[in-house]
Amino acid sequence: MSTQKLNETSKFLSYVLRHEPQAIGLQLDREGWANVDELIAGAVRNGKTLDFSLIEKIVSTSDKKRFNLSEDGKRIRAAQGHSTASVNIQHTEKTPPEFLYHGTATRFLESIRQKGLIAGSRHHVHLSQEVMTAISVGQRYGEPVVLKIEAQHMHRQGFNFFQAENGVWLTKNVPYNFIASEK
Ligand code: HQG
Repeated sequence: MSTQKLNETSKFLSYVLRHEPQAIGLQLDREGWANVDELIAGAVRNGKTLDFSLIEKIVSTSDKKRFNLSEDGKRIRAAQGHSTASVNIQHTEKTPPEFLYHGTATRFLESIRQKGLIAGSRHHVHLSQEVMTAISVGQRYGEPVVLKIEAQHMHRQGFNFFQAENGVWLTKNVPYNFIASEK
């Protein structure tokens, strides 16, 4: 299987497990889990090539550990990044490190300065512990810029932080006054 085919299938899994499960008649539970057999059947019904060994390969090679497969291999979910209203994962609440980073594109800065960071269609704003991760996230939308977030300061002010199973930090929104720098 070519890398391109794997990437395409990974994107398809992100699409149905984070955003549009109904596109293939799939149901996710509140914690985001789908039945693997139903996922495969729904995908095949919609003209995709998918079987268990391909799912296992995508799960184990995902650079960002995007997916969790249950130990018995019967259920799968996206670790984070959801927009579908049917899912409400109870992510682990945690005290964040002093600073976290958010990668975005320079063209969004003006609006971010006005409204702060907002989740948009997703359930949370996504933050990372590493600057490099933030740069690559920002590059997806244009010229990247990394925002340094005063995460512990926010936490002391009562904002909740969560860490998904794949290490991505999540919070509902980041008011602009907690952005320490734009680089
Ligand atoms: C921006 C990837 C204007 C925000 C990554 C971002 C991540 C604003 C875009 C995950 C704004 C939303 C999520 C405001 C925020 N005005 N623009 N007030 N507030 N934005 O894709 O964080 O590869 O929904 O900066 O690794 O880029 O898919 O969020 O540029 O973890 O697994 O609005 O997706 O993971 O874009 O990325 P997104 P994101 P995967």
